[in-house]
Amino acid sequence: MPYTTNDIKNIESKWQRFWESHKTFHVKRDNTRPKYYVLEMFPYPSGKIHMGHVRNYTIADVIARYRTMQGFNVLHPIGYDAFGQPAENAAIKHKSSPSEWTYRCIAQMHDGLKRMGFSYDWDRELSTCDAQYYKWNQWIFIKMFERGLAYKKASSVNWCPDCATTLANEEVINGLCWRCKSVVVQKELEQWYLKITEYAPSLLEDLKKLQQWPDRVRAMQENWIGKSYGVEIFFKVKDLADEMIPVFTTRPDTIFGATYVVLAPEHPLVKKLTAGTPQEKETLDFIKKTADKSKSLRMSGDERKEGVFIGRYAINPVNQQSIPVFIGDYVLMEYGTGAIMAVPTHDQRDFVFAKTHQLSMRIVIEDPNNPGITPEGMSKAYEDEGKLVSSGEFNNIPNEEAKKKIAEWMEAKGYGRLSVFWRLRDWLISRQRYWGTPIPMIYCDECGIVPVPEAQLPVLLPQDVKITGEGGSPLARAKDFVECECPKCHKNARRETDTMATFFDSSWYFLRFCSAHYQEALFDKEDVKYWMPVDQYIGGIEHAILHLLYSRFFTKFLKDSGCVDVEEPFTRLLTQGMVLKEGEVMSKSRGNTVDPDEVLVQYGADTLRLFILFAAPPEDQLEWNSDGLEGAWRFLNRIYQMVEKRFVRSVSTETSDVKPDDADSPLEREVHSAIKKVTHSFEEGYKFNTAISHLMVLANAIDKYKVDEKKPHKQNLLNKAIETLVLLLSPFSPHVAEEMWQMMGHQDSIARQAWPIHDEASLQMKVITMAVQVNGRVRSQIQVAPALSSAELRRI
Ligand code: ANZ
Ligand code: ZN
Repeated sequence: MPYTTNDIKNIESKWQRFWESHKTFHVKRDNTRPKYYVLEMFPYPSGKIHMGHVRNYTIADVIARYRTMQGFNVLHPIGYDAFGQPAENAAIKHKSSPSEWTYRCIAQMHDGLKRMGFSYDWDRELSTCDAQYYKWNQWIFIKMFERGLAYKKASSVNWCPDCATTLANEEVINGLCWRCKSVVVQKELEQWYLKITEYAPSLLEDLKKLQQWPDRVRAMQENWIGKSYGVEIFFKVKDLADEMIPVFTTRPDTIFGATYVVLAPEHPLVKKLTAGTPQEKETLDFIKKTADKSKSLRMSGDERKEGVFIGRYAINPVNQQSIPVFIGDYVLMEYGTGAIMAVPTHDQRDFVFAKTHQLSMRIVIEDPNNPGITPEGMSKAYEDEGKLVSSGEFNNIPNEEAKKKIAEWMEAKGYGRLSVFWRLRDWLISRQRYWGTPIPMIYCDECGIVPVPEAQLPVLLPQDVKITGEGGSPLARAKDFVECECPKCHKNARRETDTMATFFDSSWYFLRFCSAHYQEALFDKEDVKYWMPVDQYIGGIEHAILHLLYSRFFTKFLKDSGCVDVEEPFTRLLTQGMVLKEGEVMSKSRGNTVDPDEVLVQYGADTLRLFILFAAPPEDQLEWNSDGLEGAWRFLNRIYQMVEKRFVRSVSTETSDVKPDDADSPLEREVHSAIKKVTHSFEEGYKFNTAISHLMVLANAIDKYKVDEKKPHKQNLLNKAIETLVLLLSPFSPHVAEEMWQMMGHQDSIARQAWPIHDEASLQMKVITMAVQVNGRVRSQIQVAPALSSAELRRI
């Protein structure tokens, strides 16, 4: 029987039904076996699965299947990150409800995943938009509120005009909304925050424990948390004896080069300082103008730095010089003290600003390659190391050393104090959106903000709310929802109408999977104790900060609350590369996607999986290539025919008297070498592409091997080689592997077989062939044992 498209379809659906009816991948806690938790970042249910999903989940599936065969009790769940704005937009467009649309997409996605043959424990499938899930979001929120970690505050927030909602700092990428790419503006609003900053020290410190995460991801988190050691320096204000401007600097070594001071436009001192000066009006106008500009745009390196003189001078404490005070858009209120001392010769942002406003500059660190240069001759700031100049008693000291000396000197003199600042801000969590978890809070005129009592959870998302896309919280228009009774005084009260950012939902779903449908609590502690942490997490680099940082925060919070034992949720992280076509990332907007469904119809899931894994190592970009797909299909076909034509089920077993001869040892060796190398490729960074090439080597050796009817042991060896090949292939292309396993006479699923173990002794060559050269010409070949001394060799 040739392996045709039709056969593939039959084989694949046959084994998918088999796994489903036998619950092959259903797992329970089992203290007799080591556990292994494999998790991929769960999808937003947008309908059909795309190639990015296929790649991500195939990588995870091979790992799950491999660990199962190694004897681990493997948890491999799937669910849907189902709240979020696209459902609202789709509902408007298709005149359905977000809920209807989302559940339809989930059903479609579920089918797509099943067709790929992924080894999920389907009994744990969950959706974050189910009340049974988001009830526990609300529960966690209230626990955080009780601990003072969820709080409400009015401040200037990031606002996406297109999405008509607030955004967290992490969601603003280069000044644009991470989702729709509109320019983000600032808006003064009262919003809910989660106090992630309380965990900044442990979030930073524990990065050290994550040695099995990519260095790049750890570095990104470290930067984002941004711990800075520096000095707060106090600048007195000329003619205003009571006023003082504290600035934050990480470069006290440059204090003698400070030629002006810059405050953030929203700094509370600005209005007081500028009052009554000729510059007052211009200053106030500028404040208005910057209020709209987003933070990251203001901070970016290339943007022209704007600002104005506010009519005051500050006094540099180390030399009593009076220097002008500006407000500038590149200084942020949220960081440090909201004020800086500017050193244009050694800080590029200050340099740009000083050039624009023709401000004076002084070099205080000598560039060893440019010793005589003047400020006028500089084309950019010198930000590297060097010895101090024009710095009084600190001249000639290397600047790294001077940092510490000057900082201590200033502290002793009372000019400033050593301090630590963090870049991380609290997490803005409320959204003016419908399709999310209602924030479980009630406003009462008598009692203030009151959490919904636990017995009244979940606060259900009402179904009949009109989504218009006009902005503002849609729930605020649902009268029945808003009006409620105060849980404390029972008078009339109002519900909070904002919903939670969906990153809340995904910050703990990996815990819920441990007991996905548990009713009594957010999870069964015993289950979480057994399964956590996730041993292998797989997902995109785009979540390096957002999701991964939030999940670490939640885990730490739940540990402090006594709900979990682990401090870190994900032991090992793999960030898979993108799928490209013609050199560009596959995406709908570029119109260069390949629909997995089409590949499934023509080649089937096994071929698609094999191709995807063979085309590149998991972390690398993968260029789509139809020839590669064809190659993968031919390889599977070839193995299938091998099983059909060369595997013989009933070989005489009375072969013990027939010793294997030398001609057998190459195949024997190839079998063990393949086991060793494939296993090694798995263990050393999941290099599936090399693992598959080792399978190809084994297939070639099998093709070359000749059997002999008079020597049944030869057929036995051939059988063993084919069986091993199929076992090693099974994590990659599981359906056809099951089929072949059955063809070879086995009753049970190949997914539950033990992973083969190689025998080191069989790897040793019994004889090797050596060429005999006389005067540089090959005269003959001899068979000798390996590891002979050269003297012995010469004798032979
Ligand atoms: C003087 C100086 C001289 C600076 C120099 C740098 C280089 P990190 O390392 O990220 O913590 N800064 C301080 N507060 C700021 C704010 N609110 N908005 C914008 N910039 C601010 O950065 C600390 C440095 O960033 C500080 O050190 C300050 O500029 C600036 F040659 O002070 B520095
Ligand atoms: Zn009340």
